Amino acid sequence: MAATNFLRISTNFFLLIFIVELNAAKIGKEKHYMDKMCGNELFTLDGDRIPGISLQLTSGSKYKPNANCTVRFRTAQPSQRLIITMEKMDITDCPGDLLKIYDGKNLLNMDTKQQCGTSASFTVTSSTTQVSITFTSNAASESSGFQAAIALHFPMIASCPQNLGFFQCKNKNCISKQLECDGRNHCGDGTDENQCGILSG
Ligand SMILES: [Ca+2]
Repeated sequence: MAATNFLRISTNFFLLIFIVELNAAKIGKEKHYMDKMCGNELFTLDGDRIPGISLQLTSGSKYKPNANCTVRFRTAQPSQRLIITMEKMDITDCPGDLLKIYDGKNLLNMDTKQQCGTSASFTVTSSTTQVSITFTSNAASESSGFQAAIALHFPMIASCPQNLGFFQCKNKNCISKQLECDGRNHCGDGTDENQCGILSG
């Protein structure tokens, strides 16, 4: 009987740990759809609450024709920056449909291969606290759009210490440890997803 109770308690304990781990793993995967955010107020990434998100162009299978959508993101603190990693791009009508990522007035994805087509993944980092993303489409040939990960970068945190809740990417970006092992490439080089166990993966 005692052994059964012990087994039940320890099973519940491990289940609880597993649920906590699952919730932690969801933070950076929280999905936002650009076509539902067009023209809204600035979306703020906050180190404690929302250190990273997942951004898709649309929740549907294809984006809409004649789109002209701009969304803007900012950091909660002036010392923080934004990492935008384009994980998948499927904008086949090129250059009829275009994605542009601006850091203030500076275009971050200057390479035209990163504005449409089916580009390999790429990552850009802002030099200011605000980024705006604009998507325009013409009347023909819609496709699925893109999937991106956006994360806060903490360049002012010396050595990016793990015991204070940070994760040092191999490419020197410093992100929140909450974004480690959630299945999305927030570092830009994928090192936050490289070494993940069964529980945290
Ligand atoms: Ca991640």
